[in-house]
Amino acid sequence: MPANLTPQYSKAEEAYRKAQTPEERVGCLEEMLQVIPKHKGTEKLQADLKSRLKEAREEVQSEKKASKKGPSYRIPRQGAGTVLLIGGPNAGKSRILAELTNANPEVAPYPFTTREPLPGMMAFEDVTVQLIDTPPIAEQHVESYLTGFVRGADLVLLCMDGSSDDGVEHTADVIEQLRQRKTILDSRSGFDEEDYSITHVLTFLVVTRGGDPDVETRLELLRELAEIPFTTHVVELDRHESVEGLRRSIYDALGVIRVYTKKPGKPADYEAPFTIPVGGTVEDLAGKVHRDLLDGLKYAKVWGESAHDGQTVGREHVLADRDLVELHV
Ligand SMILES: Nc1nc2c(ncn2[C@@H]2O[C@H](COP(=O)(O)OP(=O)(O)O)[C@@H](O)[C@H]2O)c(=O)[nH]1
Ligand SMILES: [Mg+2]
Repeated sequence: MPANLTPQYSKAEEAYRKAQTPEERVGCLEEMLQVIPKHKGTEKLQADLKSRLKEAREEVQSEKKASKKGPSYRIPRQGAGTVLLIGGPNAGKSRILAELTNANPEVAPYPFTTREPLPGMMAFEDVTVQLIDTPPIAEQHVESYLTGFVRGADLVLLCMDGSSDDGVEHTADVIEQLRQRKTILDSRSGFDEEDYSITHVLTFLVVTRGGDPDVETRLELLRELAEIPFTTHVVELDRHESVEGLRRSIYDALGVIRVYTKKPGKPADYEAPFTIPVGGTVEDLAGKVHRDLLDGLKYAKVWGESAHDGQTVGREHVLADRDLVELHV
């Protein structure tokens, strides 16, 4: 993102990347055009946003007429973040969903067991994270709904069977298929600075059956076939510690903090924290709690690391992990 854009714009842009429907995209683009700083340096981007808005509006119209290519799925976002499991057949995607969440996918030693995306909620301490299992990407084909899911994810787990040479080929193919669809699996998320039509998405390479003696050789081979700018996690899903390590790495990658709330005159709610991005403010928290709170927010009282003993703070106050906050309208 060009340096001359504001945090308010970045927020709108992040929401746009995660929008799932043409209607949502229209709303986000309108917001972006409204808040983008209007000067010479952003003229190209403004023009780009306008043409995207036109496209999104056309999409809203054509969607009403139906007849779309490929299936379409909508899975509402839930929890502290949305993590998408992708990869070739037999890579362990469904097994990861089964190990980490309450969902019950079919896990089987033959390919193409999973035919539709399936969500589950992963618990991490007192928060939950949404994981979505998907059908395998193979035979040089990615359904268009899946590209949308990848682009809007907070984290992608690119899964590879560490015990098979085919796994290497499949994984390189997945990376390439997505690249051709202007979706780059990367070490960060966001639109490309040079080309706004390209989306980068934070990714982990998760190598399953990590106990196989030839895992390292296969990883070297993969690096020859494809660019791997992201972190690699080698796991053995039969081992409890390995599964738990993956759980923590997923949560850590989301870059969120937990904030507890209390209503004035009421005890603190330590059951269900809200999550906001690291660096998030009182205002961000209010937006998560309720739209009305965001509009009417006057000040907050905070107990915790960012402020002590119920100190009064303003909307822009940056919160810390595990702060307790009382919002006042
Ligand atoms: N031992 C072991 N088996 C695994 C591991 N990962 C996946 N599997 C097995 O590999 C098979 C295919 O896994 P599945 O999750 O259905 O693959 P998917 O096609 O990617 O969803 C299943 O029998 C899994 O139990 C692992 O780390 N260790
Ligand atoms: Mg599966």
